[in-house]
Amino acid sequence: MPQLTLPPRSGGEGGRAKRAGVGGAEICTGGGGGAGPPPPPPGGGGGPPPDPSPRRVVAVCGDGGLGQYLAEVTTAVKEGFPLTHVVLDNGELAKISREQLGAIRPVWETNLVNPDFAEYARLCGGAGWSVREPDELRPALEAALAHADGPSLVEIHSSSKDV
Ligand SMILES: Cc1ncc(C[n+]2csc(CCOP(=O)(O)OP(=O)(O)O)c2C)c(N)n1
Repeated sequence: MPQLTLPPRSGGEGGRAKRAGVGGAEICTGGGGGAGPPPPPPGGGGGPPPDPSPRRVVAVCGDGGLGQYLAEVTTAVKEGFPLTHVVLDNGELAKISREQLGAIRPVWETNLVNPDFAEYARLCGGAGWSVREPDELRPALEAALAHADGPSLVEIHSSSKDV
């Protein structure tokens, strides 16, 4: 698997915006916390004409963030976008929970009821993998990044306490 290199944290809300290269792929997260803009199209959108052999785009998302834009998975299938969602599914708008606790308030209404995101991706016509154990992560990421036919998604069941 290609080596992942994360740049220094910079910009965005609380310095959480990240862009990184993984081999020929591009990784980015939203700058406004976990719930940012919809996933970018291959090549970043706008600007120069589409690359005839577009690079795979990797979008690392929270479950709340992706949940706002779930229909974009069907758009990616329709357009054959080489897009991989890596979804950190912690069942919570955890950054908001942290903000509530930071304001010395009880956590209120930040829990989420999620679909099975991997199954959702497959129902949309893409490919999906679900990760619950650490040793499942690498094979799932390798398969998702190698998926040549449109979008793929890796759902990682994770803890909301680490946000
Ligand atoms: C479009 C939009 N709506 C609301 C917000 C405010 N916001 C920032 S983080 C966040 C919760 C993100 O939750 P999730 O995607 O599950 O990520 P987690 O914090 O659990 O890692 C929200 C609602 C935002 N940044 N953008």
